[in-house]
Amino acid sequence: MKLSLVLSTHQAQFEAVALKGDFEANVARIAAWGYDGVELAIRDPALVDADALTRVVSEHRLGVPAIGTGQAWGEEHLSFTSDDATVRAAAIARIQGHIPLAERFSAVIIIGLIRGITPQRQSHDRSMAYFREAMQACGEAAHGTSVRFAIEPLNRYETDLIHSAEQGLAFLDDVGMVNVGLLLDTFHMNIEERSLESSIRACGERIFHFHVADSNRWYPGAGHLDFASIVATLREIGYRGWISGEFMPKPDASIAAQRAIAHMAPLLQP
Ligand code: LER
Ligand code: MN
Repeated sequence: MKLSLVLSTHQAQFEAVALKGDFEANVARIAAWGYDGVELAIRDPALVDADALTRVVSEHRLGVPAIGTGQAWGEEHLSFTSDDATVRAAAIARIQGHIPLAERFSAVIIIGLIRGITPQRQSHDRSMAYFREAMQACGEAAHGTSVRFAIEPLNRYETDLIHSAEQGLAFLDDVGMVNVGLLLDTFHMNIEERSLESSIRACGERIFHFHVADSNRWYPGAGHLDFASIVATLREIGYRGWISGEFMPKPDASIAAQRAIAHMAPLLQP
């Protein structure tokens, strides 16, 4: 298992991104701190120079395990479950637009808040049907590539659509595509799961990506989650993917990133 850190390619509003601002300088700092990769938060792949990105991350010998897509909801309100068909189509096109870059980096495409929140006067069932159709359209668009999508259960304060690992697994069965799996995030799990370890075991090989933050969404080690047990359980299920730090820049970005790796790296030794 390798360790990465979430980094936005552009200025972003989402608060649990430790580093914002000058991209190249941040990539250099992340590499110097000992991380193996950067998870890229990208609002719109059309605004990204893929060759320049590749050059920067490869110069620093970093991998790109995942592409985060939630800014398209946060900043443009694109949503798979909007009651406006034009918005739904734009959200699907936006996610499909990440496929070439994801393929280049062997990165998973994260499906977080792009699923949206059920609008007033729309039923939850209707939203789940739209969500399923959107995932099938994305899964089909990636057919014949190595790209996979990871749906992230998010806590109840962020969306009404899929809070827990159990709901995530049931949804995967509905979607029925091999290139669609789950992303588990310890911050959300701490709110929604009975036991983080049992949920990790239940998801098994359907875990395509993993986010770490402590119970307070500070860096691992700043709260009360047991990362030794979490990592041991990931090992037990044979997880070979990445662990990505997604936490708040507190007390500041640089301290948070360095304390996170100091806490996690010893647990990841073979
Ligand atoms: C994104 O990975 C995440 O965890 C969410 O909290 C975004 O809203
Ligand atoms: Mn997350």
